[in-house]
Amino acid sequence: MDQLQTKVRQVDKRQAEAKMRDEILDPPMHRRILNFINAAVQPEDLMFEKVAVVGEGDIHEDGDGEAPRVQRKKLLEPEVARKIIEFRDREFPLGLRNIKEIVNTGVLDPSALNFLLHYFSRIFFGEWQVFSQPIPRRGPGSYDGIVHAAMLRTGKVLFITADETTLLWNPEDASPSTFEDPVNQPHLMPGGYSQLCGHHVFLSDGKLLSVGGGGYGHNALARWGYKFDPVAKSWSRTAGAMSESRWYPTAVALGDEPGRVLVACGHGHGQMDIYDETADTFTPLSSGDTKPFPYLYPGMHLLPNHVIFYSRTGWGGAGAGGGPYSGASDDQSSYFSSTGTHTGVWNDIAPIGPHLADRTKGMSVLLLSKHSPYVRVLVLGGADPSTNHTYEVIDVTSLSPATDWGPPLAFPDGQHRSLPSAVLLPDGNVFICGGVQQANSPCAMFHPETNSWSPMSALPSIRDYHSAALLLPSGRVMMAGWHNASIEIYSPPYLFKGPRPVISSAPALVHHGQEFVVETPPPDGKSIVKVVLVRPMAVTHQTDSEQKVLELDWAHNHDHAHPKKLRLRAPHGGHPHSIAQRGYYMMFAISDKGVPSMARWIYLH
Ligand SMILES: [Cu+2]
Repeated sequence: MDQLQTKVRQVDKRQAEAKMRDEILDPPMHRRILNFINAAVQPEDLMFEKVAVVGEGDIHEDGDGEAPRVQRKKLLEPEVARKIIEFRDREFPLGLRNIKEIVNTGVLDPSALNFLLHYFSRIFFGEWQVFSQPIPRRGPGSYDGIVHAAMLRTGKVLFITADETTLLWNPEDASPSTFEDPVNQPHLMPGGYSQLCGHHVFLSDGKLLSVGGGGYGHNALARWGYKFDPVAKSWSRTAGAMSESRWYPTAVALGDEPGRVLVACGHGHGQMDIYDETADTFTPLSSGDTKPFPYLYPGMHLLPNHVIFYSRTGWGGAGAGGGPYSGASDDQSSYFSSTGTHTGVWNDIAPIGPHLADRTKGMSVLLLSKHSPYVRVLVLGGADPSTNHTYEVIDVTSLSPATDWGPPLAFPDGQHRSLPSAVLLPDGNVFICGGVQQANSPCAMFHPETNSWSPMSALPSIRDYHSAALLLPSGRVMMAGWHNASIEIYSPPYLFKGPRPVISSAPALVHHGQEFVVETPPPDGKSIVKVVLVRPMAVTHQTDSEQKVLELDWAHNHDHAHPKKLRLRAPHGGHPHSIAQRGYYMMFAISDKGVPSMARWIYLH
């Protein structure tokens, strides 16, 4: 062997050692490995991963009546597992404090160590980082951080801040100029007020409509809508007012064209308003809005069949099924269907009963699938400690009076989550973070395709009341709020699984049902398994009626003559376009390894 080769090998070895040193010292991974070893009671606990829990009604049932099973992955050899537990119990009965304690004593050999370093790495758990700039305080209020976040089609995030002003943030700019003040502020306009504690949805032209609010308590002025233009960076008030002031309301963008928005709650009774984009005014419903939502942010989702589903999540004051079971008539689960332009009816589902978990301060997410069950809602967490370690998935594809909530299922990690955030990722999985009163609190990923969960990297800060998490165009997740000026950014495991696909060209605008072509540089086209549209989030108080992921149909299956051209069809879903409201979407191409591209904004018209 010549000298040069010897030198290269020495460098390789040194680099490998340095890499291992760095990885051992990566604190989140180190903590995961120590928790794994210290929690083990018997060798078997180190030999196999915990059984992943698969919920009832799993979509991949094998037909012979057996409950679906998820294979447990083998971890450490029996001999290694036995040695670790013996050593730990003898030398460190209160638990290992550093992985070096078993590495340096030879209890854990290098190959087993390598295995653990891989198994607990960010490839499977993802990674949290703190954004370089803290959120500045600029408004009249005295709290740090943000309460509301909306993902604008310009790539910037609009915050409504805890200090009662509004602020733009560019997640791609790590310099102090990342924060930018809008041209004007609603609370400084004549007759204006803080947008804090209102609600918001995107209009068909990409503007954000913010309704009600008024600050840290009821405000009689908060009867208006304020629209934010992401290009002009400017707020303007709607031409007409709502029927009354609203604090903690919920807004839902309806799929009609040119565009209407339903506004519910925010006061003590059932009165709902409909905002009309063309007239720029609100009209109260003339009949059918009989369901009381006292002071809640009721979880509401527009379903593809045009009805609005009430998920039973919500806030204090409870009632309307959002609170603890009381047997009262407003515990009733239901959905709202229109019967005319300004009329509709609430339809009861699910008998009232003590089986209903209290979802006050929980969060709900709409799940769409290309195979049955097509439309589901995930509901999780809540304020009640006897049920807030549970979640439910309800099939809402076709609703009838007999549609019922399943039994609440426990989170596999046993955590109790009050005020958790749930973010739909482009790959269709749901990332759960926050809502646990502890720094380095466990996060989790829900996989709707298998109804299973995986543990994710712990969230460094406590994020609870007035916290908000939101999907960014980079495929990362922002977490902020809870009297905390920092922004944390989560990179999901998919960002560590392989190269990111690239969308090199795509139309800026497509019509509902239209065929269109997305280009990728070779050889990307062959490895792309799906392309999705993601409705940008506009979230506050664990309430977002907007987020959904739509997998696009192929207009032609993979075209082998032109592997870089993906021929797709924009969603249609009939009129009104409840499956995909007119507006701006983030389009992601996803590889066979589950890795998403960066988002490309597309206008669905
Ligand atoms: Cu609040």
